[in-house]
Amino acid sequence: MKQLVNTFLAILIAAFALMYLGAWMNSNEGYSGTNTLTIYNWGDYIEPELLKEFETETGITVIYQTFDSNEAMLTKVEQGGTTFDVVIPSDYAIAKMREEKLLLPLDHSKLPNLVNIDSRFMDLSFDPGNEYSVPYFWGTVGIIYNPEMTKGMTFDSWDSLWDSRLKNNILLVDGAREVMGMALNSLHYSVNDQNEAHLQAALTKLNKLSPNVKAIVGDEIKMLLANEEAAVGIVWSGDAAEIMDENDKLDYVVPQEGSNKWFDNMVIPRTAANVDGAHQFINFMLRPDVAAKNAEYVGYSTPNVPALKLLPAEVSEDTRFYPPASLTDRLEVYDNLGKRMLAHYNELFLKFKMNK
Ligand code: N2P
Repeated sequence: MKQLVNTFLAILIAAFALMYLGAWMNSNEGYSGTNTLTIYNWGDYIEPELLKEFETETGITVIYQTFDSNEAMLTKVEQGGTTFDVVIPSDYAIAKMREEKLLLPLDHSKLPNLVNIDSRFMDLSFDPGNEYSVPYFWGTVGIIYNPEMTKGMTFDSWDSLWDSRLKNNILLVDGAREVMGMALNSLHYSVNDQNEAHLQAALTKLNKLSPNVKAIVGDEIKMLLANEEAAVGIVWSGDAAEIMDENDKLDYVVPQEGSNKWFDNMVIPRTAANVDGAHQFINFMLRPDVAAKNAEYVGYSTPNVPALKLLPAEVSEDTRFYPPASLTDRLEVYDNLGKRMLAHYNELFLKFKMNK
């Protein structure tokens, strides 16, 4: 009996020792956790080689996750299930995250490369003084079209999309603000309109567009348009640039009624585990050679002045993707409409999608 008790005690002690060892190893894993960096970015929105370069230069291991809309990103960050160190939201989402106290103020002394950013993209209303965010890419929303497939039609007006010749021939980016904004603009309302009658009119107008809409899609919109699966697309300018790189028959225009200009900036969530690494990554992305390589791969417009100089003139001088102030001045940035109004926009967009 005594031997049995002794054996039992020995097993118990061994079990405790193992548990202790396990906890110690885990805590060590936690320690080496400061040597990882979790980044949350839009899909198709970085040159993957740059992540490798950053890892080699810093010894930090990158964990990379993607989202396909500001709304999806907001839900995930608000839930707090995953600890992100760097996130790349758009303007109005940054304003919302600031308001919800989800962001950490940036330490500008750790971001010397911030001097490279064009002052036009600094100190914007969604983040005065760039306290929480620094520019990554920027652009517009517009119409990409295939002149061969649309046979002489012009797209200077949003209304051209409702032309019956485009039956089942339009692809829409899967974004509530983009699609609602386009419908509101076509009615000469603001992309930030909150008047219920105007919003309902926008939904009615969208429903009338349904016969022409072939699909509402994510990043695959680029492949589909480049392959001429549809004649027309409502896209972000950078996607248009990338599509036209694949198929130079296509053209991109921002309709004269107005549209959205947007800014995607890098932020550090308040819950970040590797704040120093996050600053290192942001500063790395602001380096001219890095920003140029990223812009060249992704196709979007860089706000980085010396990086722009490193790009081929045919890119930096293309006013469709680097439009002059005379165009951008008449475009609107999406406002942070507040939780309820944003949910309402999403709900109206969903109604249109279900009716499709
Ligand atoms: C990249 C999406 C860019 C988002 N796939 C534009 N705000």
